[in-house]
Amino acid sequence: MQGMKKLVSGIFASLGFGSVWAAYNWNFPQPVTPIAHETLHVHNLFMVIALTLFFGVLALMLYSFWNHRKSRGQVAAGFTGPKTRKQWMFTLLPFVCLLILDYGVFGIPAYHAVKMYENTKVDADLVVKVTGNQWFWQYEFPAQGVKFSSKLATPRDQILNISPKGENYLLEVDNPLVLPVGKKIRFITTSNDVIHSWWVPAFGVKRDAVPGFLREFWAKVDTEGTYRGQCSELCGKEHGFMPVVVNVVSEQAFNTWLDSKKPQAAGDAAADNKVLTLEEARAQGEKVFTSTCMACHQATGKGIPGSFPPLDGSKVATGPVDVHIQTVLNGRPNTAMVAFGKTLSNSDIAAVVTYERNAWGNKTGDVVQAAKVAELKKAQ
Ligand code: HEC
Ligand SMILES: [Cu+2]
Repeated sequence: MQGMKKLVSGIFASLGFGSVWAAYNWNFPQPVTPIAHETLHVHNLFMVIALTLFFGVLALMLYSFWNHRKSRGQVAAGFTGPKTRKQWMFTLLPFVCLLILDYGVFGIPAYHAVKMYENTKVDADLVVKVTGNQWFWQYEFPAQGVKFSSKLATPRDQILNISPKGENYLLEVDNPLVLPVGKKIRFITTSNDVIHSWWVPAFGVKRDAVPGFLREFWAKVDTEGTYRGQCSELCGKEHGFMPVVVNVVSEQAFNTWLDSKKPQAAGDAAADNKVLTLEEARAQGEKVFTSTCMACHQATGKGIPGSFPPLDGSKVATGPVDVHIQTVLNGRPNTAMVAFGKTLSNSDIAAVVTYERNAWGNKTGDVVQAAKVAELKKAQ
């Protein structure tokens, strides 16, 4: 009893501290797309209907308990025997209610919302491909030839509680997705490894990114701003570390941004012909390793025994260069080691291989150039 008292007073005392209420919100986030408006509307309407039913049934029950109590000499009725018309009615009525509410016969809102959600193909202004990876998102504007990765930008120090947490802790990325305001965007989503799920609450959309499948959704954002979300399908160790950030801007600002992304593609081609020194390649490779490989293989290169192999002293990272490059390019089928040929540029693959061959105890002295990676890619 004493323990219970302490627990309860402890809970009440803690409510007095602001941090308990830090992320407290009564309602949905402010909706900014037609789908988000619609889902909020459906939610509110159904809430009213459900509460009305709830209080109606509760009142009926309380009335029955009170009015038919034993002390008044009431005798319980037996409901066995042939089905009566009343029994049929009380069975079918809730069934019809559900049919109307959930399956949208007679044009009820839930049906409109679902129909709206599925209407991805008609008159989209722009197509964005979203690919899930362990553990970051990759965005592509196929028609415009723009493709980039979007990775967690929260410093490790904050995650490890060494420095205080920032305002957008675990909800910030290096390259946010930028979209024009008021345009219908058709999203196509898939994954390179396991199932992820792309979710931005304010857009009212959440769609699983499934390897080997293309799935669709759309959004037309009516207010400029920065919107944040997260991967919402448990996808492994760093599932909580692959946020979504979308900057919605004017069409003009969007075009400027898109143009600024284009030279990157051209720059990748130029980088294939560049020859780097060991120092340059190592420095570039360390960055790639930290952002893309470290989550599994660890900063120490020791991996995690039983799950992720060490690269420090590994036969691949100290053996023939071609095999090492091919391992990174093609991955290993049916393991967490995916083919990075799809997500990293030739220059980044060359650099990270160089880094792995010259980091920790590995001292091969090899420098891999982007041209070599391009050559191996072509030979496949
Ligand atoms: C999601 C976890 C994960 C990530 C991220 C990852 N790897 Fe791997 N890696 C693995 C696993 C698991 C294996 C072992 C596969 C097997 O069982 O054959 C592996 C194997 C390797 C090997 C072969 C090691 C050996 O001795 O056999 C190399 C080289 C390698 N990874 C390089 C990289 C590079 C470079 C990156 C970043 C661009 C990277 N990995 C990112 C999980 C990962
Ligand atoms: Cu994920």
